[in-house]
Amino acid sequence: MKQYLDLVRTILETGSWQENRTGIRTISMPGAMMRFDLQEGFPAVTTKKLAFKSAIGEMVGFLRASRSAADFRALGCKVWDANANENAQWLANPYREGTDDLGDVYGVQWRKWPGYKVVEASQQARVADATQRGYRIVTQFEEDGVQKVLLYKAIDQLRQCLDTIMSNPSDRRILFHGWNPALLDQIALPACHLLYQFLPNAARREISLCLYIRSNDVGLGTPFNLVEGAALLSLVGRLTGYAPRWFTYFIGDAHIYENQLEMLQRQLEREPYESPRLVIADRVPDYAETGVYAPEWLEQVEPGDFSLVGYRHHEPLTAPMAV
Ligand code: THF
Repeated sequence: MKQYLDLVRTILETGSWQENRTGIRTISMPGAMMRFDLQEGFPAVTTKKLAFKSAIGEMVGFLRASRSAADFRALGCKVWDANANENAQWLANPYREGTDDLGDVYGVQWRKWPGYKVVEASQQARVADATQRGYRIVTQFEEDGVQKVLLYKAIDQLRQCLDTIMSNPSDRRILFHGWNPALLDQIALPACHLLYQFLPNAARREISLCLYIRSNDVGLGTPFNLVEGAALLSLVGRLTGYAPRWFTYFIGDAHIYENQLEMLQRQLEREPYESPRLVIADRVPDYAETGVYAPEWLEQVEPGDFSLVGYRHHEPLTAPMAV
């Protein structure tokens, strides 16, 4: 994981001090990229002890469209508690549904993106087409003297990605988005990692992922998001019969919080170890072996189905999260 340390070094050398919503300053750098060949190993940070179980618990929560910090805790991940219960702006938000609620965060958009259509009632073919695609008629209304139909469907973007990998792997539109502008006002924290694009290579039976992160806390967030992206790509590959290959990680605002500088300086003094391997439990069906497409495992998978083999790491280090 030399690339992680290189990123930290580049931010320290070329970044500049910035103020932000949390009140804790950062050294920030606009635009960064890392690219990992997952055949060479899993992108686990080795210069501190990675909270692997916690990161995987968070990913499993996203897969289940969780919107409560309690659900994440039950999956072994405590990192959402502060955002749910300590951010004054969110506490005062009328959409917050009580203790631990996070609003329509990540997984809700991944699995249940609210899709609406307004179609003229006289356009029978359009209404029929939308209904056939799973939209439900919510109501009929009149606008400027014209009868209109409002239709709704919760779009499972991630499931659609898997379906397309199976049916049309050369498609260059296999992506899901976490940034829903209509819902930014009813969420504890607008999505940081927000665009995931899968790129299957049918001839080589390999699949790659490009991930775009608008804003990344390089001390705490990046190690987690690397685990989650690589584990998600591996899971999607397992369920569709592709070996995980390139994981490319783009960052918009790459930053280091002032109160994490010491943790990162210590890591720069350490020599990274060889990358571990990710193992997904045998019970999660491998499409390449079974020939049975079982996308319901996106919801059925448990944190314990993921483990690292050969993970050698330096002494634990940690630092506070900025809220
Ligand atoms: N807010 C901030 N300021 N940074 C983030 O990275 C971040 N996230 C999520 C939401 N808000 C954020 C939460 N992700 C840790 C790890 C990931 C987080 C938040 C916190 C953390 O404290 N990690 C510690 C301990 C982990 C543990 O033991 O469970 C660590 O040492 O790794 C970006 O997605």
